[in-house]
Amino acid sequence: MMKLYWAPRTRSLRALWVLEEAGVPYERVRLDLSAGEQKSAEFRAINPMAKVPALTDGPLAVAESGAICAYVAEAVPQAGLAPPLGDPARAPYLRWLFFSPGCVEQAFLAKSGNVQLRPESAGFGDFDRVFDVVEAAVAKSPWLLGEKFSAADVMIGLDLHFGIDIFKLVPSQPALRAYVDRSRPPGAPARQGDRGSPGLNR
Ligand SMILES: N[C@@H](CCC(=O)N[C@@H](CS)C(=O)NCC(=O)O)C(=O)O
Repeated sequence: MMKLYWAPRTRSLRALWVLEEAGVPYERVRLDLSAGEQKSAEFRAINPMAKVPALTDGPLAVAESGAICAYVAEAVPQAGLAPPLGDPARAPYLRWLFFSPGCVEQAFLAKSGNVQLRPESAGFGDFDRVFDVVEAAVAKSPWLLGEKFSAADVMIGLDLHFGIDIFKLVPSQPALRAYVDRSRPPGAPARQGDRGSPGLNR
């Protein structure tokens, strides 16, 4: 059985969410970050970065929330969270999975730290460009891949929930707001018309 090492109000929510969507049994191990449990030798053997989330699956260990989303989506193909090899939707799927840590997270960091970077050198370009691109994608179809929810929506959906509702960094543009409401990440309040999929707050 897969075992997830997690802590509340962290990037662990991506991993919790994808596991709930996958609908398979898994074990949760909650770490107390303020007590430094992530720095134990036992946990560092699972993730040498001493950060949550981390997932074990028998002898395998996967760290990095994006990698965990990709791993779970492929380990549980019947959940339909990742287009299979050869499916044309695989290209945008991979692009959005990487867009989250590669562009969205970097834009958050730069904005919250008030760091000015040259858009030509910063991998995310600039903050507005990142969210304009996401907004255009979710304005034209319900999910990033069109009609089908995927693990990429877990990554970007949680990013937007944090960016809009928690950090208040991203303006609540109507298309972005509607996307977060319909994906309903863990921790987000129930809204009328949400997808009502399995999750931690449902
Ligand atoms: N790139 C990693 C980042 C993980 C990360 O920074 N986790 C934070 C919580 S959101 C953490 O474990 N912080 C505790 C620490 O660094 O001691 C991922 O996406 O999983």
